[in-house]
Amino acid sequence: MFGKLTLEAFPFHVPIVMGTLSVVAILGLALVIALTKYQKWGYLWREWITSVDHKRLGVMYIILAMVMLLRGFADAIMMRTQLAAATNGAAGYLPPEHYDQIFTAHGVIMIIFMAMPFMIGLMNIVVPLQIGARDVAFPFLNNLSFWLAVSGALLVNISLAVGEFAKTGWVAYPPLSELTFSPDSGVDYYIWALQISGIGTTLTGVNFLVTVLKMRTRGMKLMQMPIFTWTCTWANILIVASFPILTGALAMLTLDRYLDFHFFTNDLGGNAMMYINLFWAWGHPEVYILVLPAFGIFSEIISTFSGKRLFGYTSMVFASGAISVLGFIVWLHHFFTMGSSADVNAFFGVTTMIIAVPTGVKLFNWLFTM
Ligand SMILES: [Cu+2]
Repeated sequence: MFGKLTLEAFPFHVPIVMGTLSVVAILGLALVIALTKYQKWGYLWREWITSVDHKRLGVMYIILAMVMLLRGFADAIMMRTQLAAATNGAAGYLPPEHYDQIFTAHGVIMIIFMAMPFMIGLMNIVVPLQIGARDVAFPFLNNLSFWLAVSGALLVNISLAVGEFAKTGWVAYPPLSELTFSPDSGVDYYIWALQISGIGTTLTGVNFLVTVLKMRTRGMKLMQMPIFTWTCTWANILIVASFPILTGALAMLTLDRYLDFHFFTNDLGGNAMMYINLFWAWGHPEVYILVLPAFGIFSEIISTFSGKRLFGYTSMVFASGAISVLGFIVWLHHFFTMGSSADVNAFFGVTTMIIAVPTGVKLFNWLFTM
């Protein structure tokens, strides 16, 4: 059915964007009318938007994650449809620059605005309860972190309406993301969305570290904390140690674009590989920020439904710690073709493989629990 359709013959993307925007506008309007009719604005403002309660913030984080999952899912459907349509020389229905933006938005949304809010939401709901604390250490800061995350997500969605987002892939490597090759505002939406939400994440990491260190219930030692709280604690250590690297790398890219600096350009002594190293010095730990809490959930569920105490609690805590530390010395495996020596590549290859050891410890602990 897609045959040899040309782009001019089938500009599907225009009705798709207009259709999406009208659906968003209609749903938004319906929500505003409903809130006004049932006089719920005050309730929404007092009990949710300005709430500093960790359970409410946790619920709002998960709502944010689910909304952004829909957006990321729509992007995935559009990409797959294009790939199916653009065969045998047909252009498909998406022009290349639109496809590239969807490709970038999908990656950014799924990692930064879906997976992260979901895990941080669970952390908010569960961690204070597991350590017997009334709330997190800095409840107002917790609310601020959430709205910084929402602000970043809003920027990505506003860019959908404006019609410009980065065409660089979710990693935004220079020189492609530099002004010379991305002169429109797409990369700027990318930079500010990640920068604002990233600062919120750093504050969350600080907040939860102080919470587990200072607010455990009387008599609870660190090695008595439930395992999910422990894996979240390792994730928060990773957040505090790695997110500032992303903040710095994006700040340097901003200086390159706005003030004609040359940190990552190919001329005047800049080097694009510096950005790529910094990006993955954050990006690889980010993998473990997301998966360690998930491992914590596996541990809780397996021991609960096996009706047994978790096998090897202590080794589980230390395996998570080993994964966290090792997660910081493997980043170069994302670009073995950079041109570093065989010894350097071998080092990063070996450290990457060593992560299988603590991960294996976890798998055997789960099996032995069962
Ligand atoms: Cu990696």
